[in-house]
Amino acid sequence: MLIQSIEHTKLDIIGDVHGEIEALNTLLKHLNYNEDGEHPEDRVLIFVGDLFDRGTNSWAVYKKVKHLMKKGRAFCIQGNHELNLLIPDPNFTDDRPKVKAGNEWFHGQVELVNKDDPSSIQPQYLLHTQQERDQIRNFLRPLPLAICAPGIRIVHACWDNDAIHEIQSKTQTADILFSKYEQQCTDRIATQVRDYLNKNPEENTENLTPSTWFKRQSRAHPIRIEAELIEQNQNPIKVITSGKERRLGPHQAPYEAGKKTRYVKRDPWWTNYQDDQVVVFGHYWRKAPYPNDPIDLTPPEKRNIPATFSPEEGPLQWLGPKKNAMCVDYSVGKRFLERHHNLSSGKSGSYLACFRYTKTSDGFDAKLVFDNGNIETIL
Ligand SMILES: [Mn+2]
Repeated sequence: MLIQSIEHTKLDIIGDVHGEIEALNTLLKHLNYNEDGEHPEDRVLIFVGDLFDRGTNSWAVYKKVKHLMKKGRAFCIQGNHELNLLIPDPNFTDDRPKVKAGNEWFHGQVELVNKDDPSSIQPQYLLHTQQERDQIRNFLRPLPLAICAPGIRIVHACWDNDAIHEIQSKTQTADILFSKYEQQCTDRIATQVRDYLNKNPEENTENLTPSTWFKRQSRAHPIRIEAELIEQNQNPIKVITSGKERRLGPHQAPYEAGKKTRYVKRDPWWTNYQDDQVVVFGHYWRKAPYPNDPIDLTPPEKRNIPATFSPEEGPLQWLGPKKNAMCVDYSVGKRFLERHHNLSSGKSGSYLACFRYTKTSDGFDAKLVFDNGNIETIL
């Protein structure tokens, strides 16, 4: 099932690991788990997804999480990085893959920190056999997209009741469904483009087919923006694993991201989360509260991306109107940049964190545990 229900009431929910095996092993020790994931209080682990990419050893993270799950001590949901490995471009094969940024290690290729500098190779364990790739894909394919336990729900990026409702009784795996919804979105966009051109024939004096006309429009064209929002927000698998997007506000200038000018931005959906259940997610690169003077390693091409969290949403703050939403991704996926700049781990405020949740008779207890061993009260 894509939405997994469990009855455990003592949960340790771990943020996006992104291949950082050392941070994971250190955090599990601080949390008092043994090698097999046993805990003196009989707690269980939940991984919010994005286990892989960027860090030194995604393969070791895979083996660790698989071992813990086999022992019945851990659960794991899929993030967008897991889905990327499951949905290869149909025009490419594993011998000649179309490699998505971050997936290089999976295809046995080196990844560069700076794409223009061939010497900036990221130290990473690379996969070299099809067997290893198949093993990982077979592990990922049946994983759920959300986990529900008493009083709490966990997703990778976004809890959206419509998206959850749409997929909850589906029996196909996430990657198959993803492609089906993607096709539906493509059809919806085609219909919108046809309608638009019927109403605005003066924009198509050359009498191009709707799809040819569409491709020639700038990304700033209202129909391109509309299409981008349909692709992101009307595919329930995409909504849950990579969140929703919305138009920029009237006073927000378009910005550059990944060499594209963007006219939409991430939607902080938790600001409208009205349910009573606690919701925990990863994905959004929150900043840890240490050190006091973090070094900003954001590459220049990413500095213009609008901030996801508002200034009031501090590093240890509950999120949402009911103060019951929590993002547990504290950006350990940026440690490859710290290594590249010869900085010790955490210097740029990148940590692996755990949301420690304990259901009680009249509510719950929760705190955050970071991989430096710090335990923090949530404000
Ligand atoms: Mn993610």
